[in-house]
Amino acid sequence: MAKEQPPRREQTWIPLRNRNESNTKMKLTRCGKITLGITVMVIAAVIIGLIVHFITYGQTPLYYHISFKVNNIDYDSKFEKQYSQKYMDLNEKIVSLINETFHGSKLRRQYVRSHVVQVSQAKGKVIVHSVLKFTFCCKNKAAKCRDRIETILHQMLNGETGCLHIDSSSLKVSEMEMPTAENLLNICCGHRRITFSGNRIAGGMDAEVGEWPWQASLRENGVHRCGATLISNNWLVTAAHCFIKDSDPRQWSVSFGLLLNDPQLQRKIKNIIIHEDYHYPAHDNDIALVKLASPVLYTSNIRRVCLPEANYTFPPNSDVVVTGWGTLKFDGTIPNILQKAAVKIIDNKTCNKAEVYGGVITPGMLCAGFLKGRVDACQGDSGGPLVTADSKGTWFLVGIVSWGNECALPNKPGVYTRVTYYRNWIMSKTGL
Ligand code: 4AZ
Repeated sequence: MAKEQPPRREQTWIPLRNRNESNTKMKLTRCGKITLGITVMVIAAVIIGLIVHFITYGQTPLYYHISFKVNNIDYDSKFEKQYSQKYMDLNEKIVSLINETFHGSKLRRQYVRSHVVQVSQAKGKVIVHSVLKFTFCCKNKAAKCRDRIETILHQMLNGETGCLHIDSSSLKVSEMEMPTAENLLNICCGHRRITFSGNRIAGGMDAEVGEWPWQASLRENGVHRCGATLISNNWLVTAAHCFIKDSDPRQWSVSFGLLLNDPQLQRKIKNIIIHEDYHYPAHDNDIALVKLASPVLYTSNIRRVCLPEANYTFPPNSDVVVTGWGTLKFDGTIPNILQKAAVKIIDNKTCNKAEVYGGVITPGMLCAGFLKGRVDACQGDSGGPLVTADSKGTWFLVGIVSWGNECALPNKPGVYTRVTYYRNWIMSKTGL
């Protein structure tokens, strides 16, 4: 609707008044703008501060070491081995008791997980040592949180503890530093942080962060030469042929992480042990051990694989995965991102057929791939792992990338060093 025009006489001062008014408005607007600007900046600063605080402290986990005596379990030397049935059964009982306790407590949202890291003894009875992980909103409240944890655990120990008779007076709770705690929480072999989706080297696909935490790159003067597999805090297993030209540990290093050109962690090498019966150019006994100059602490992305028992046989046609930074085709280029390829175990009899490898596959070797070709390890994957998961999702080292006639050709599957065949040799050199 059009506005009614004011009488003409009034037009002489009305505009003046309007000008004054509009001046005031302009001043207010400028003032307002400044105030608004300051307010926005203050709010933004507060939000940024909160975000920084949340990132710095909110996600900083806290770790506690707890120990207590179990009166109705006699100590047995089998508890010294983390993979003995006795140890695993006890770990399962303790972890489910602690899980139940914290899931039903006020700290249910902050409790992450726990793990039995050691079993010692006192007067013939078992002392359980566990690491507990929590997320807390404020780092400097660690001591207060420790008291809350202790109170909750005391309530647990004084209440229903199933078949475990725990001496509540023996409970000890102390704070732990993150690297030591994470190392203990990730000590289990063959486990990964999360489960990974999908499956696509030659005919493979990009791996994800933490998917193959035992994979390492073996470098000669900083240049990737071979793959290697972490089997303890300071030992890796690889192929002997990686050291044909140079076996001086001072020229070699090891790196961990998904990317070749941006590794997460690097280590110097103290010692290289090449199998005594490896004689180039023969492929037999293509196995070597690498001892790190200083151990790595396990994290969710750097962990060890499990070694199978010497008498274990992986059935033909089993699903296995080979990983590495080897060329994407024969004489091709190497990727920056670790590659994974799903293949299948081929029995030695089939692999020795005239049209395949014609009898050169010896008992210390194992074939994996497809007779139709297409998916295979390739140059630069040598020394790296061929792994398989058991029914519980624990990963075992089946083979070490060793040789093959080019890559992914029909009737020319990858040939691997059979880990079970060398299990006792590994034990004799490393004690593992
Ligand atoms: C190599 O030269 C190599 N296709 C590794 C594995 C295979 C071939 C060559 C298997 O490192």
